Amino acid sequence: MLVLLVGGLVLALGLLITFFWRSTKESQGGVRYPNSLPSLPVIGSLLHLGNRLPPHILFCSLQKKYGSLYSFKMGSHYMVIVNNHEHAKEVLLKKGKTFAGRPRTVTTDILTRNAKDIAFADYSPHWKFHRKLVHSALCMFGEGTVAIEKIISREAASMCQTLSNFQNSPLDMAPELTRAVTNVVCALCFNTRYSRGDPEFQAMQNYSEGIVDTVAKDSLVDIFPWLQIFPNKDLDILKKSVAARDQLLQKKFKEHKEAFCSETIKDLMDALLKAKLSMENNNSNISQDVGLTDDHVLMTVGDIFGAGVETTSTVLKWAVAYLLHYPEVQKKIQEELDAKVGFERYPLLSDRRNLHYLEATISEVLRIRPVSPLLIPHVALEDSSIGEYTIPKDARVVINLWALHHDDEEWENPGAFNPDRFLDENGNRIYSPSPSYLPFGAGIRVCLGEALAKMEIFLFLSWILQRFTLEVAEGDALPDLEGKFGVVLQVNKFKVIARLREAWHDIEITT
Ligand code: PLO
Repeated sequence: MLVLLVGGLVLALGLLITFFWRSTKESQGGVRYPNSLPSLPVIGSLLHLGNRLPPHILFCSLQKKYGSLYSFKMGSHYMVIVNNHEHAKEVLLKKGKTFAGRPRTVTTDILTRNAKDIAFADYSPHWKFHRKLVHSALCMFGEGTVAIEKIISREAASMCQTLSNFQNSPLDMAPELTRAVTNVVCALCFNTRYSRGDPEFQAMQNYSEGIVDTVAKDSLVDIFPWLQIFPNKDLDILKKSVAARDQLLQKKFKEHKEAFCSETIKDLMDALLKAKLSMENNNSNISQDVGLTDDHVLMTVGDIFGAGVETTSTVLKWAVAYLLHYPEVQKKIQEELDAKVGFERYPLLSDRRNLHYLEATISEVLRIRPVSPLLIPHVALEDSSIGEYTIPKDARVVINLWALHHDDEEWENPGAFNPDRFLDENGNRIYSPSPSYLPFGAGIRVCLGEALAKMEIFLFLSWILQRFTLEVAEGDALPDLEGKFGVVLQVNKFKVIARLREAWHDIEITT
């Protein structure tokens, strides 16, 4: 009897699996869907994804069995994973508008008050308008101005001063790098800065860590929203962290509203306020559709702030970690700096065109450890295709940037850190030696802060390396290069000794 029952169960399960198994190169009525991992009702392919490997690595390894474009089900969501640059560019550029959607998830909805921001909000005319507005505000206060170079240099000087105060003793550089980057974004958004030890800066670091650790990780609540009814530690951390962030944003917003004067726009928050007020005054029908609520302004600034701080500081941390592993690269950058900038002045943005090796090193850091190894998922807004495969409306399309940057058909020995791959035989820069390189994404949703980030990374690293040689303390292990997957690829903590170079002894660091 028992044998019969077990036999029946096994048979039923077998049938179910076969039924839901979209096997290799399945074609339905001439339509060809991507290869699919086996999936079960309700849970989808979860059992086949395992959780030993970080997702970007797991998605690379699944290519062996399923090819470079494959699909699976996460709960009820149909996911498509893109692992090569031709398909990635089709999604991001050629069919950018078709794939410009974003999924709604429990955690990103908490972060963005139901998608009132830019990065996680779905595609719509309102979103397009909103993004354009922020882009022009960023241009006004960032990219195009001399002011931004001054601001970054001021922060670089302050950071170098801290490093020299810690001469010869091991220091966790992460908070210093983060504060420098935070102050640049603070200057842009709020026209303020934080000094070392400021409790508000500490609070900001704490909540940001809470958010990075818990948001948009495809955790179970994002797959099965009904799980929210159960107690959930991560969700509690996220909610607390978001509440702390919102309190701070709200305070800045209130101060800006009170001091607002449309003649003197001092920062990005003022610029957004001005746009909001002028739309309200126009009071036309269009402004109903494209109007900016307080929530939109707050969440937009939250995005710029979060993206501006977490991404750039992460790249800088990765850069320092690699420089410690490759002292010969560090030495070459310093030789270039000594020859092209010297010791009489500090580095300027205009030096970028002469410091090829430093620029190549930055490009290589962005290749080998992309900040956002899976980008943010895209959603198909209508039935479409990628390559020869049919992609149904609402499919969630994940671009595995890690796979693009580690594709051994495109990169020689992709696991090796080698800035020279971004230089030609005469030492001149090659901007992209392979089309399989998209550190800032591409298309309609390309990173808004690319230009600003590149300026900051260049200036901070050139200031540091002009003055200091970075080493690990004797007996200390070199930093871990694996990182921790999350909404950004985080760097594990490590300590550094920043040794002031000979030429700088007895010289004060000022801008
Ligand atoms: C970082 C933590 C902040 O507290 C909130 C925040 C806002 C915008 C997010 C950012 C976090 C992480 C990096 C993101 C950015 C928007 C675009 C950027 C996701 C969560 C990337 C890499 O796409």
